[in-house]
Parts: sequence; C-alpha cells; structure tokens
Amino acid sequence: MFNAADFADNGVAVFPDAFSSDDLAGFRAAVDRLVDEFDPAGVRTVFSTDDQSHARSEYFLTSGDKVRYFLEDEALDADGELVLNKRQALNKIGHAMHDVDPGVATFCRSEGFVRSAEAVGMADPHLLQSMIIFKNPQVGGEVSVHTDHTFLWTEPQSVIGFWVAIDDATVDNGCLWALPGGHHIPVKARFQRTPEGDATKMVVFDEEPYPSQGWVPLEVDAGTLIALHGTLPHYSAPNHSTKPRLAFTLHCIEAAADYPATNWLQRPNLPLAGFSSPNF
Ligand SMILES: O=C(O)CCC(=O)C(=O)O
Repeated sequence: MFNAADFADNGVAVFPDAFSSDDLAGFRAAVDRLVDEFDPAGVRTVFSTDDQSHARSEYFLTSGDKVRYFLEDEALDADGELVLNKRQALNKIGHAMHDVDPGVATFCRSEGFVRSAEAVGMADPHLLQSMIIFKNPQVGGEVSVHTDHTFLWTEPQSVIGFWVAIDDATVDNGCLWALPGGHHIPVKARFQRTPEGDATKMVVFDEEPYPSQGWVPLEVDAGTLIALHGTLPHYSAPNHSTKPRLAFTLHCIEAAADYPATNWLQRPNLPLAGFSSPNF
C-alpha cells in the first residue's frame, strides 16, 4: 500500500507480516496479564464523573515511566461504578510498558520494530512511549486528528509512530486513517505542560483545519506494522462493530534530538533506551 521507499513523500509506510505468530502470541499474553493485574477500584475515583480533573491530570502526567490504565468515557456510571467488564472498560494502557513490562519489552525489541525503524531511516531510535489501544467492540472511542510531534515534541522533529494491528483493522472496526503527504504541512499545535508543570495546554499555531480530501483508510491484517512520520495527520473512528480492534503503538525519537522538559511525557527515574538495551 505505502512502501518504505516512498516514506519521505507519503509520511506513511506499511509493513505487512512484520511480526511472527509467536511475536503476536507473546504480546497477547502480556496484554492478558496486564488486564488481569488491573484493579479498577484503584482508578475509580480518578475517572469518576465528579470533578476529578486534577486527579485525572496527575494520573496522566505521571504515567510516562509507568503502567497506567485509562478507561472509556462510558465505563463508569454516575456513582463511579464499573458498568462494563474490566477489559471492555479499557481505552488504553500507557505509557512505559516497553521498559517496565518484560512481555511488552520483549515484543518491542523484535525484528519487526528494528527493521521498520531502519527502513524509514531512523539513525539511533530511542523508545519513548508505548500504548496498548483496545478500541473494544461497540465502546471503543475515536482518536481525533492529530500528529505525534504535537504530543512528543523534539528539536529537531524526530518522533516516528510504529502502529501494530494485533487484530485485523478495517473501516468497520476503527482502522487508522491518514493523509498521505500531509506531513509536509507545518505542524499546527503543540501540547505541553503549563509553567507550573502540573497541568497541560494545547498551544495552537494554526487554526486552519487539515484538508478534508485525500484521507485514506489503512485497512490492514493482524501482524502489519504502519510507520507514521511525526508530522503526519492521522486519526481513527469509533468501533461501532462487534469485532475487536486491539492495536499497539511504540513511539521512538532520535537519541540526538533535544527532548524538552515542557513535554507532557517525562520519565524522571527511567532513562531512555534503544532497541538493543532492554531497560528492565
Ligand atoms: O490506534 C488508534 O486508534 C490511534 C493511535 C494513534 O493515533 C497513535 O498512536 O498516535
């Protein structure tokens, strides 16, 4: 669909069969264990519908070097009780499983990531952020249009998103959509910490929306890796279908790039590592 050779032009490259069935089985086992370990009681107050914006913000801002669980909006009722089973309730798990969970860390060092990072021209990738994105049947919400550089800013720009379909991803169950070539459009916003460091703000440079034409659905089979340039606009629609759409993303930055202290994601006690130096 989009070749690595054309990554500079399109800002997206698709690598079918990037992972073996053993790689995927190992990853699924790690996800099952992480879901088993999840105690919803621990996050009920954070995600309850009462005004918990401070607790929610703190939970998010301190997740950069941890394993943290994030719920779908409709997972809790007005009394803060879980109304879905705990796996269905999960929107995502983030943001440092690639360093602190042995199963996910092993998956992140597999050939599929190493080869595709080389193929898109990364010189010395450091693993910054990982997310298990559930997009569960019927409840999985949308991920609105964004670029990864907006959230994982470096000077110069260097982040690349490596997105892996763990289930087949189709328009029906909420596959990724991208705007090929859209990475040439200057980035429109930067998400960062406020000067106090305990809250975030979106600094908008350009209010003009991205073009509405030219978007393509990236329908791919399980085991496919999609590499996304850091300034490539992309999104995914809600999963209204009855089919699961589990995915995993690993975001890497160049070791030589400057990583600002004002970025939302900070890892005060966990130095960044490359593919060859597991951090656990
Ligand atoms: O998996 C998705 O639905 C969206 C993921 C995404 O946009 C990202 O990881 O940057």
